[in-house]
Amino acid sequence: IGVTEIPSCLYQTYRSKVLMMLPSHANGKVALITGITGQDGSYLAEFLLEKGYEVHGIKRRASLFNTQRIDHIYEDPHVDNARLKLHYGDLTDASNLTRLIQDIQPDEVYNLGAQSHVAVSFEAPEYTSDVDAVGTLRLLEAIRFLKLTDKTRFYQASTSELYGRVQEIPQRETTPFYPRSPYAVAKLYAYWMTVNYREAYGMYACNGILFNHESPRRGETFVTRKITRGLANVALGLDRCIYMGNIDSLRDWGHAKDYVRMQWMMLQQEVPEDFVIATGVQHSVREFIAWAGQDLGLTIEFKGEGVDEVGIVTKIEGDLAPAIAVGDVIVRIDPRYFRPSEVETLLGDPTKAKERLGWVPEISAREMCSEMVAADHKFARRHALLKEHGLDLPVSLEG
Ligand code: NDP
Ligand code: GDR
Repeated sequence: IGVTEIPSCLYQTYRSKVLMMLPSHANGKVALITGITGQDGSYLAEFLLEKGYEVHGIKRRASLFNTQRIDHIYEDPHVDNARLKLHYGDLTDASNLTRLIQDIQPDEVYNLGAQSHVAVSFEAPEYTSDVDAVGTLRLLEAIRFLKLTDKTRFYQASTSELYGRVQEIPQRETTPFYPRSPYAVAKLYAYWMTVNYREAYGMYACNGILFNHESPRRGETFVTRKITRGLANVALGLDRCIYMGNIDSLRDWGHAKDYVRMQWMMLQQEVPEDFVIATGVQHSVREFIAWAGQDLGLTIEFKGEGVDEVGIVTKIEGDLAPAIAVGDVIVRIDPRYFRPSEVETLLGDPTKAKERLGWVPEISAREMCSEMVAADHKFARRHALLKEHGLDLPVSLEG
């Protein structure tokens, strides 16, 4: 059994055994991951450790612990041969990045760090640009300055948000870009910087143009996790309803585990190239809400129009939802979650990745939704139990 196949909750209990299952001999390769504490960073770190890499990650200084997603693979640095090493750093700090790259001398850099929330980027456009656009340049420039362009391979976390107001359906590597948010514009700069360093300095640098990918480790304010977590809380009486924005939005959702595998594959080719990573299947936010409801034993029907539209419970099955009655309104629309300019529809064409690299996604959006609901329902049950006994909720929300 591979380490990545073990449910993350089991790591907490069997951490020392899990660490013993990692290959005891490193493969001699060194990877540096920015954004290691995020959703993708945590899955990629597990994946690379299993492949025998020495993995270095950059974490930000925060006033609370921010390593919940990787605590289960963290190794005490005092132990011999620890292969996961964390360093403080920030994509806004060029000297810090340059020093780290000089010390670590990585074979592969995965730039996953970002202010990654599209809606937040409208509130903080300058910061988003500093981190997501110039942060990428800082890394590329550090590699060039340190004369590592022949040694270090570079992966840039590009995004389907580049397509924005879509110019072609489905979107492929050759589809023109039309970004629709400060986040997407910043990522466009990073995309072209990555291409430019490849062409100007012969660097092995490539863009993965990844469509939305989710998991139980997804940040709580992205739409899928907001739904699975929110409805699980509603089902257990911890909340009354969830407030949503544009539920007609269409997305091509995949599973983060499938997508980090592809990030690694892209750096193992002879020639660096950019790839679209997607499932080729599209669903609406509304559909995702209905799936999550089904998994909790609730049939949700939508009634009304525009901001007055609501999601009503029309049927309850099983004993999963004791706190809810038929007729309850558990989904409402709040205009505050609409974006100043929206990306209405995204659908990727992953043909190049399939044909050239043999990559196919293994987990469907529907299966992923069930996995997320199960994890969030388990967490909500724990929360409800603690509440029943007058205890506070633990800080970690990892499912
Ligand atoms: P997350 O938001 O889960 O993780 C982002 C990571 O970046 C976190 O580790 C965060 O640290 C770190 N970070 C934020 N700001 C800085 C900074 N100033 N300096 C250093 N690190 C920073 O994102 P995902 O894991 O979902 O996504 C990974 C990357 O892929 C991102 O670049 C995202 O834009 C991109 N992407 C994601 C897609 C998706 O659907 N998930 C699709 C396409 C692209 P902390 O934990 O301290 O906040
Ligand atoms: P996105 O993901 O903007 O595509 O960016 P998100 O899950 O935030 O939104 C997807 C769609 O759902 C609509 N929506 C809502 N979104 C949120 N967050 N909250 C709501 O209440 C809500 N209601 C409706 C949104 O308007 C949107 O249309 C993600 C991020 O991971 C990026 O970093 C990444 O680059 C892209 O995916 C690909």
